[in-house]
Amino acid sequence: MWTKETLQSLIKEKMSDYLFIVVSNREPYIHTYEGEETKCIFPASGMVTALDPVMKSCGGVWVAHGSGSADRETVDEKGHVRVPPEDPRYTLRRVWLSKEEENKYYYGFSNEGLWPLCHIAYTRPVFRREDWEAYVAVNQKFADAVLEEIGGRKAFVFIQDYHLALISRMIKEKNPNCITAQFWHIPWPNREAFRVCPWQDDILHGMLGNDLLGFHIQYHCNNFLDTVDRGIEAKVDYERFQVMRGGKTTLVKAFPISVDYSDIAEQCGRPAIEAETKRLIKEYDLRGQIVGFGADRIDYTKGIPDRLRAIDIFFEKNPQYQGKVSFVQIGALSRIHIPQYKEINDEITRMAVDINYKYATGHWKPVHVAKGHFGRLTLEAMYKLSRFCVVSSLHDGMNLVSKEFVAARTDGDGVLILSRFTGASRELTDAVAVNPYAADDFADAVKTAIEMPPEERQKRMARMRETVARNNIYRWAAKIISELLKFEFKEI
Ligand code: GDG
Repeated sequence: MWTKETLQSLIKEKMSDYLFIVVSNREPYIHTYEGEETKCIFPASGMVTALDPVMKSCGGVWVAHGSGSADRETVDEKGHVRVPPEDPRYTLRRVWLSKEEENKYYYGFSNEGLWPLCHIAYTRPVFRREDWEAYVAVNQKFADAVLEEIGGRKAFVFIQDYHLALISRMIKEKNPNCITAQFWHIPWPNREAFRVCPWQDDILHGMLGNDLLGFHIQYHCNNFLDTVDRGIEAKVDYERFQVMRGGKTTLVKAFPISVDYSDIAEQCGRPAIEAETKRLIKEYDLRGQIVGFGADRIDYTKGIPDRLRAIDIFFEKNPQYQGKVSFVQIGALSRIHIPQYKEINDEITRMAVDINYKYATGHWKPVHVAKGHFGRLTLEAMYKLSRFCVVSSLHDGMNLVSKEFVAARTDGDGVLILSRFTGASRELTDAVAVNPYAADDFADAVKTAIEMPPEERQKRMARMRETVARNNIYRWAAKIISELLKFEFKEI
């Protein structure tokens, strides 16, 4: 069983003379102004949720875009700030982007291009040459910041996600001796889908600068190998899951990401959770109710309208539950400058209003939608007080909300309704599996979850808790680091 401590000793024993650098677009701590005061927030991001505990254990430097309004005020002249602010454990190096760079590289190429390209959610990707040019330039900016941090030291560089597909190659051009790994947090589509990207060759060439490439599940690895095999000049070794291109080998492997199970379990035992539970019950009028819960970034891949549709059908088909079941959806606003994100946000509000208009009586409201950025305490209290949690992504690399719900259920109760199209559904086989597109079946699954006998709920939850406890975030990091240690570091 991997724990924070065993990961720390692996790092101490094997990596002490290496600098460990994580690089991502999103920063783990964002400083913003709230009136005169500065506030530090932890963003709603699966990647940050997963990597922050690892960095707290390893130390090192995290290079990321400084996106908060007060970020510049809180760093030194090198763009450094020690984080977490209340108990500093590692260094955050902020990279500054202009509004135009952010619009074209982040909102444009990354999120209107690559994000819909990699998710099968029937949203058409948009590719603009100017966005691509900004993407290349910003990748170079991140690569330069990483090179500056490395200086002349031995380094492992751990690159996160689709925003930075080109940087391993850029880093190695200047410093061929550092070891780089990249984890792709979203699905990799099949080659038919990927080939519509006008810069597919450049992206594949960039990614193959890495020594190691990680995806959540084997299926995404296979799709990647197939895309390379058919798309560019390279030798794909399906036995060893390697790609050889221009004398360089890249190992492609699945590492299912997870959460800090023991930390969540510990946090959920705090007395503050009880007080927060009481507050939430009062705020949403949940006394005596069977509560269902969903928490997501508001994104068209998360299937939030599909889940509301299922709740609507459930009440229509099962009027005996009207007045007895309440569904609470919390949603963190995300990428709101992109038209599809504005639309999905409005659609969710409209649907909630319609469902409530249809069924609400007296004090009872079937659906509560709360948008905004919620603290961890609120999320954990909601996980604990709910009878069932709904994760209905149309497509999701892994999905950490499902694993957080399981980790939070220290009482061993609760039912997870989980989309078959998440990476998590491969591990959490005791969830009630749904196809979010099949609205009637989905509504039946809500009924199944509500009517599941307590012994059955506990049996399923116990098995899921065992899985998440074992396959925790420290195991994920340890597997990647152990793989990285196999690559020989050549002295400059
Ligand atoms: C990508 C992939 C993959 C949500 N609302 C609030 C809040 N959250 C937190 C949740 C969870 C995280 O955000 C969301 O994680 P997911 O995994 O569900 O989704 P993505 O952000 O899309 O992440 C995904 C992940 O990367 C990791 O590899 O699993 O497939 O798409 O931790 O709790 N957190 C706070 N306030 C909120 O209002 N603080």
